[in-house]
Amino acid sequence: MEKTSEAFFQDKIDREIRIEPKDWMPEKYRQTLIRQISQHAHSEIIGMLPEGNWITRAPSLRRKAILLAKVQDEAGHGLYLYSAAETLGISRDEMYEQLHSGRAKYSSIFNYPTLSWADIGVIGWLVDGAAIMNQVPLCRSSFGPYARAMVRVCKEESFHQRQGFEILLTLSRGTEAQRSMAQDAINRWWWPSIMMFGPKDDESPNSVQSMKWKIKRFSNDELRQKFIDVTAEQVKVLGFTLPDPNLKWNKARGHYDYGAINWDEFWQVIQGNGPCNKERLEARKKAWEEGEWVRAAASAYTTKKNKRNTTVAA
Ligand code: BYC
Repeated sequence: MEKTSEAFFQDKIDREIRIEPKDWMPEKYRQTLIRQISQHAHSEIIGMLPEGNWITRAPSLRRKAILLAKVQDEAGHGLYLYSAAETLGISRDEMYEQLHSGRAKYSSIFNYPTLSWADIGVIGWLVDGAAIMNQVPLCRSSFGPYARAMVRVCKEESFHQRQGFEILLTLSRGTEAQRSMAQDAINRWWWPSIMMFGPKDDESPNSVQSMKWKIKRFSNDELRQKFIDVTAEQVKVLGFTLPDPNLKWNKARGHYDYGAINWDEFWQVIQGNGPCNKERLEARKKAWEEGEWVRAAASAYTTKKNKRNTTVAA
């Protein structure tokens, strides 16, 4: 019997052959990637806001320079990812429109406020740490442009994670007030960080197909568990605690057991009802509207330059 295009496609995936933009792909594969990559790009861009909030208040020039560089890296990640999504046939303007109208999601984690300097350390350690755990397998994602973009993103995220850990290590060796500021930040960010991996496997509608297509290599719960296992050890080095009384090493499973996640809070946040959803979206829409003149000037310049080149060539 002759193989269908879909069977050929799955066979390529099974043999670990990368899918490239001009290759045939099922429409649902294309749409799934557009959804995931664009949401990932939006997360990087929105993710600049909570940290940007601390650039002017970082406690030293050195800290300020590092934070500025980190926030610029996030902008770069957003741009590579938008470019990867564009290869699937969606325009950048369409993706922005989906974000601004609330049709496209972005990571739940960026809807929480950054209340103290310690939050910047915790974002690096926990949020970037969770991001790395999720994103390293994406370097082996079946879609070429996404996988290649993720290689550089992950290298930069590793640096971000270490700078966060180093901020917390410094605070852990500081005064009682600094130690309690850091513990408070850990308490507030722990649960939202482990929610970043998405709903539990039996409530994750996209996982089964995305894993078959090797867009995702591990399930949400598998990655969450790996992250918890690593973090539960790292927190001991810092001398702080994670706010989960049920966090306990389970020798039989070879993993840490952990307490119940508040899934109601997760769904509320991704439906737009988190503490900062409105503020984040407003900030992005304002930046888009106020940047209109820059886009107009850049395209007028390109038109003029192209016209001049055509005249010279003629
Ligand atoms: N937040 O079937 P599921 C960063 C949605 S950037 C919001 O499991 P999937 C950083 C999901 O989209 C970090 N929504 O979905 C940046 C789906 O809704 P739709 C961003 C979430 O796609 C700056 C529904 O829930 N990382 O680290 O198979 C500074 C059902 O879920 C979330 C990425 O984007 C969430 N946490 O798996 C510092 C990584 N979780 O679209 C750091 C790439 C789930 O059907 N993305 N939803 O309406 C992924 O790996 C996957 O998309 C996810 C979800 C694991 C997130």
